[in-house]
Amino acid sequence: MTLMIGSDVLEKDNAARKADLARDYDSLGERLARRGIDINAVKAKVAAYGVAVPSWGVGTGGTRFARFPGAGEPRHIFDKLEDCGVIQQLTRATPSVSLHIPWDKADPADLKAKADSLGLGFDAMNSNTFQDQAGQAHSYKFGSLSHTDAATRAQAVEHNIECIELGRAIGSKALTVWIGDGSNFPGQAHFTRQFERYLEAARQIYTALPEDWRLFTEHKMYEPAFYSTVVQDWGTNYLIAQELGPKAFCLVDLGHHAPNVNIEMIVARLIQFGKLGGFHFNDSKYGDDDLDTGSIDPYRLFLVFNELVDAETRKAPGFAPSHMLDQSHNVTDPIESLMASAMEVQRAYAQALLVDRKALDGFQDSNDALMATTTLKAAFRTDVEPILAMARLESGGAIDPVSTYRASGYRARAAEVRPAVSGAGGGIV
Ligand SMILES: [Mn+2]
Repeated sequence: MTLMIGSDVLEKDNAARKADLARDYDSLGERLARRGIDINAVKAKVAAYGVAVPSWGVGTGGTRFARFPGAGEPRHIFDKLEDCGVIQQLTRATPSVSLHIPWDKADPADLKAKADSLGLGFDAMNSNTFQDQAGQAHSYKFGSLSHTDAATRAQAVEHNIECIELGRAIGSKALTVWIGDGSNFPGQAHFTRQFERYLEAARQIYTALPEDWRLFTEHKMYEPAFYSTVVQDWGTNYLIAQELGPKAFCLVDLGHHAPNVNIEMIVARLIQFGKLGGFHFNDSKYGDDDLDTGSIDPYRLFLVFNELVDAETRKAPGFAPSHMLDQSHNVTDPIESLMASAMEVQRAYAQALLVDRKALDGFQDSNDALMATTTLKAAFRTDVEPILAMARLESGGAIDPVSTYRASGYRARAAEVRPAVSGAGGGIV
């Protein structure tokens, strides 16, 4: 039995909105034409854009204090894939899912069959050496890839290789490695020796990568270690990618920086030196809050996309970043949050496509700061919703995905067939 939303529900909701959308789209098209922009060209790019959904995002997240699970939570990876299928069905913006091992471990043939039936592919594989699994020989309490004990490091390397093997069988092309390694006290760890151990272990994983795979390392300033982390900042991350080789790239998680850090500039630097692997999109107010993408600072998201579109426009060598959401949904229905977030990412992309790059170049070269920033603002201020909605409608999705989702009663039906379980692996990474 499938929970997927029926085409009757989708068509009914779309029918009620179609005429208004057509008018809004034409009106926006007319205004963009005055700026020399072809709305259909922008729409085509938006329609071709996809952001991956993290399997762990469809379960309710939690904080250090509590987790408040919602009804009909996915019990295992196959339920998670169904939820991801609904997100893709309605938004047409999330064609792939990123798995987390061991939370999502299953027979590769079954995973592939389920994903195929839902029209989904698999994005980067995520390993987990930041918590201990049942029956594990060595603990990660004091680190994994950088642990002082060689057997613990070997176990962590082995786990990453296992993730590659599984990924290979289901058509993934990348491995994302994020570690919780670090220290909680000054003096606890020798910075240099710890990083040497990390690099040596990471090299072993790198060596096991198939030819057409990429390795993403993800930096994070703090948490779970609170004094230092081994992969602390983008500089350290860049060193890792340089040390490992051409298949190693840096992943930028928007929440993993110090407050007020200029993330868009980090993105530009990584693009310039051919090491931008991709993104974990989310938003934050204070730290690694894992809030919904674009919910706090949509302008920053736009500025990141401004760099991406700039690189795309001038065909920066080796530029092919992978895009993924990485959020924790504590008070919303995760499906609704992920749909809204996928659309926010698309919105930032569409807005960045509207930037008059020729004019911007001119203002930059003539040091006209006010007109340069006004050029960016003109794109950011444009309401591109009709472009996103039309792209969705034309590819079989919903004009208003959250509305269609609510009308479908999907969550209530899920609650009937999915009894509540605890520890389903809704997590924060
Ligand atoms: Mn992340």
